[in-house]
Amino acid sequence: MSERTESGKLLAGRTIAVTGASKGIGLAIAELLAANGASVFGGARDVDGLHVSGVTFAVLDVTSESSMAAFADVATSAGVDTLINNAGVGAFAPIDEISVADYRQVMDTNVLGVILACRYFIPHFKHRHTQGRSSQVINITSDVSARTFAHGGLYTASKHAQRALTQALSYEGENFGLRVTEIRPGMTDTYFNGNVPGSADRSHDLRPIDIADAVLYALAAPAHVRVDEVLVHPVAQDVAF
Ligand code: NJP
Repeated sequence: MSERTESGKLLAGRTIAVTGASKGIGLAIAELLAANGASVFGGARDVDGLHVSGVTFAVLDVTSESSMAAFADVATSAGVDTLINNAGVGAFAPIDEISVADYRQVMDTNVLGVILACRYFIPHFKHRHTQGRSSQVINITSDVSARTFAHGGLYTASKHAQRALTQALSYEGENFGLRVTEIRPGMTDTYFNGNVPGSADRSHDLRPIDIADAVLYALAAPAHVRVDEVLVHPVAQDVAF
């Protein structure tokens, strides 16, 4: 059972940073965590006009070290206890048609972005450990972080890399009270890869809130529980692991 705080809100007193929080899954995560009492820092490249109670939006390009450093500085100054690496992009083509630009965009966003976030948040989480406090990292990877498909080579390579980073961080985090979770969404109706949410042919897909619910589960689990991995598919998607 999840632990409720005195206020009755699951995440009261928590401070959580979410990358890619301007739309899709990241925005749903930011909204749900704030509604459950967390103080949320949401980063993305375009945060113009975003207003959600409990969420402080900030400009963040996860591919830029200086941008990540500035985002982490604000969040760590506020005592952030949880990092959610959600920002991600896809490019889908046969391997012999993948351009250098596609490679750089996908790998820089999905892989370098996670590494940079760890570089600027993990020292703070290690410091928290010296004060007897634990921390969490949640990586939103993909149902294809452990399998692949035609035209998905580049994207799934980036997601396999995210899975490896997640698992390596979990080993490393044993030394400083860090719980690490990989959340693997199946088809979700977002803006991903140029999709416009709400079209009839995506009506059987997951909704962003379905993934946000999985995040809340991992974050609200009691302190002795580490949720290593959550794989979520819409029923309409073929069974696959
Ligand atoms: O996609 P979308 P999702 N720096 O396009 C941000 C994974 N996933 O919510 O910067 C900072 O609606 C972008 O903001 P902006 C997927 O791989 C999805 O579906 O303003 N932020 C926006 O907020 C990804 O890891 C499906 O453009 C950057 C957000 O990322 C995660 O779910 C299936 C950025 C993307 O919102 C969320 O994607 C699956 C940068 N450089 C895994 N570049 C699915 N939807 O079916 C992008 O298996 N963002």
